[in-house]
Amino acid sequence: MKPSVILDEAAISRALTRIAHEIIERNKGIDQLMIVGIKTRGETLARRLAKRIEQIEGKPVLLGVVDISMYRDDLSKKSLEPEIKGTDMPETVTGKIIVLVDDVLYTGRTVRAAMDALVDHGRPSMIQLAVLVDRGHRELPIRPDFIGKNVPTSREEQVVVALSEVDDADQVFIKR
Ligand code: 3GP
Ligand code: 5GP
Ligand code: MG
Repeated sequence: MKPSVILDEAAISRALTRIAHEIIERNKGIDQLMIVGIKTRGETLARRLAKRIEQIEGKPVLLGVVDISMYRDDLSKKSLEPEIKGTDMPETVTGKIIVLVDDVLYTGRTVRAAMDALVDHGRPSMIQLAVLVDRGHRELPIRPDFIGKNVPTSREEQVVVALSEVDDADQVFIKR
């Protein structure tokens, strides 16, 4: 079956511009704000968001990265748990409003691991979540504050997020 495109290059760009404005509006500016991308494509999106926020506000915004990978302690899919591989923070997270950024939100386990990593570094005043695609199927009480697009999926489907920094082009599509 032909993959169905959910977001093309223009739609991704518009969604990120909207989210950048929403982040600034929600937080009444960018004081104490730190954008933190979840590797790999969440980092790419975080960099794009930070650039837009800087263009709108005319000043730099802090940008950090967390690296979370799947830890497998046996071969069953149920045992796949995200674990923290590393973090790269420009300065302390204490007192900061952190906006976590990821490409796809699914069970919420990756975001939970990212929040663990953040609170290991200090005490953020608040943690918010921005995702390009929310595909549903949450297994934890986690919801995004900023969403590019809600895409109801079946568990068998996969949301493919291609971004020009790491892939051929900008495109989001569903693979069945
Ligand atoms: P990313 O690092 O660019 O976000 O999670 C590792 C990679 O595998 C991710 O790339 C993600 O795009 C891709 N991926 C695709 N489907 C899934 C899935 O169902 N679960 C997880 N954890 N990753 C997936
Ligand atoms: P969660 O931990 O919420 O189940 O999954 C979120 C992480 O897994 C994200 O970092 C995301 O990259 C990846 N992921 C889960 N489902 C998908 C999917 O359908 N497509 C893509 N591209 N990534 C996914
Ligand atoms: Mg991701």
